[in-house]
Amino acid sequence: MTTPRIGHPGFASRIMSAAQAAAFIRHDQAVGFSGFTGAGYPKAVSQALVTRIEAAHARGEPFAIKVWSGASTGPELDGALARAKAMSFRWPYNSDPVARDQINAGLIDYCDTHLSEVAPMAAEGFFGPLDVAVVEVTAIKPDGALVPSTSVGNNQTWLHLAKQVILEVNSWQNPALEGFHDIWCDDALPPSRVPIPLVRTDQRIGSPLLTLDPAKVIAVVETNAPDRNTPFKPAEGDCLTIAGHILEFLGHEVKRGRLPPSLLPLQSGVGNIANAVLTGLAKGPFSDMTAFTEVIQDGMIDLIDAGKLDVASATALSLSPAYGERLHREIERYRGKIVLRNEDISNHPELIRRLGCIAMNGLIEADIYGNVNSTHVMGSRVQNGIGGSGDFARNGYISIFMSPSRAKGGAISTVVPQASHVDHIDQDVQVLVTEQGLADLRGLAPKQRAAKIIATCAHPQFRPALQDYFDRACRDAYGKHSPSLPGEALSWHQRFIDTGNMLP
Ligand code: 0RQ
Repeated sequence: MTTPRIGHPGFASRIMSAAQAAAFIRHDQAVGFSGFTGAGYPKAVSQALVTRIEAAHARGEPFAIKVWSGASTGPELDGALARAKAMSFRWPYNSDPVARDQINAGLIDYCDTHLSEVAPMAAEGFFGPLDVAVVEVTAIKPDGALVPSTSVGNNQTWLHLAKQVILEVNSWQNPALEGFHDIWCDDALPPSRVPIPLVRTDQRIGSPLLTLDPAKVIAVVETNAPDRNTPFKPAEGDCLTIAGHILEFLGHEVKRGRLPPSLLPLQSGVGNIANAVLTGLAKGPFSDMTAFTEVIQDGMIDLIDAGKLDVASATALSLSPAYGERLHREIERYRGKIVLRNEDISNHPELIRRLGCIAMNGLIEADIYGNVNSTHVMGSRVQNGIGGSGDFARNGYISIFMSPSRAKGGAISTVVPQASHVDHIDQDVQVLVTEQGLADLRGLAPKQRAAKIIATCAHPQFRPALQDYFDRACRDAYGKHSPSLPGEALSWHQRFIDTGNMLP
């Protein structure tokens, strides 16, 4: 008997429990999971797999898998596998705290990758074969095509590449999601790649369904389990001040004729500040806006509801439980206003550059020249990963980075002399914003950038120390273009300068 969600008659005999499906996965295999943030990841097979792995460990048998995904997933996947010491390799993004600790303890090899590059790299074969894909879907059509759920990520690529496929059909997902997706997949390698025919954020260029060879499906598992995204903090304090600076800046750019009155497609990074900016835009003067971004968070729904945002294109619906419920209840209101694409399209550098996105991302620290560290605390402890920030920062029309000027309860400055790790070089950081102010760095040379960042973005508590460093660097540095004191900051090369062995 097939259930209404499983239309393909040939799959009836492959319906089984999560435990039976998990039994197909073996030690050391590469497994491509669906999932992007807490949306659309498989919830049952991953937990059944953990039970299977724990039993193997109890028998003294080695069992760990290589985990590929869209980006982060939920606690039932990354958290559960990490807790069971069941992950040897993780690609391309993680934000789970348990997995993070294991990565930083050296127990999991983590390959943090620009998200736009993941599907092409997998298709090119750099990461070896993909043994199994485990993909959550909303429904299976009679011909075997799949209705995606709340994220697309790399699902189409995993389904194409994997030798075997396990499908999790989650009846918690709204069947009316059918039609919200646009899957455009070109696995062709250079020199055979063709231009992507997308010229507007609302445009559909592919199919609403995922496709696969039905013969590869070894198991179909039925579930009814919610996505899990963390609620955002209410927009207040520094978040609100930073949002205010950005809105004022955008208004100024419109007045100068450098941005159209409806702005350009918005990209908004992860976190509370990004969400506060979106909330601020809902009350601001701009209308007829669009978003070409990676994740749709609560603030974008507010913008759509306020009639300010015509369409949001992304790869995942990363909504808090309350907003997820709202979308579920009133889904038809959002049809045509939300498009979910595969992540090599939502984050495609050429599309971001051509559409002219306004990129807004968070940071861990920025140095006085505007080099940004998004990923490594103290230069060595990875926090999350670069995610899509590099795709958007390098290629955006305007690249904005934002953060409170202090971290750890005010104990440390997020503006530092030299970033302890660099994800975004100064050329990719055009605007830096803290609650202290906004520094428009476009057209400025390094020393001009430093003076502006110290005066505008640094917290007054740290300004004198940063100014002192900058003054001494201007006086004593080896070169006077981007003066730095590597001995004081971070460089191995200083020893050659000190001993006079540096080539002129
Ligand atoms: O750690 O939770 O242990 O206290 O870093 O910091 O203040 O919550 O900031 O949520 O805005 O995240 C860069 C991490 C900022 C995020 C980053 C510690 C701080 C806290 C988080 P605790 P906050 P946010 C496309 C865009 C990369 C991916 C990306 C990020 C934790 O924006 O992951 O941009 N970006 N994707 O205490 C020591 C400092 C610190 C510090 C912060 N200077 N020193 N610790 N922290 N600054 C979307 C996607 O890719 C899905």
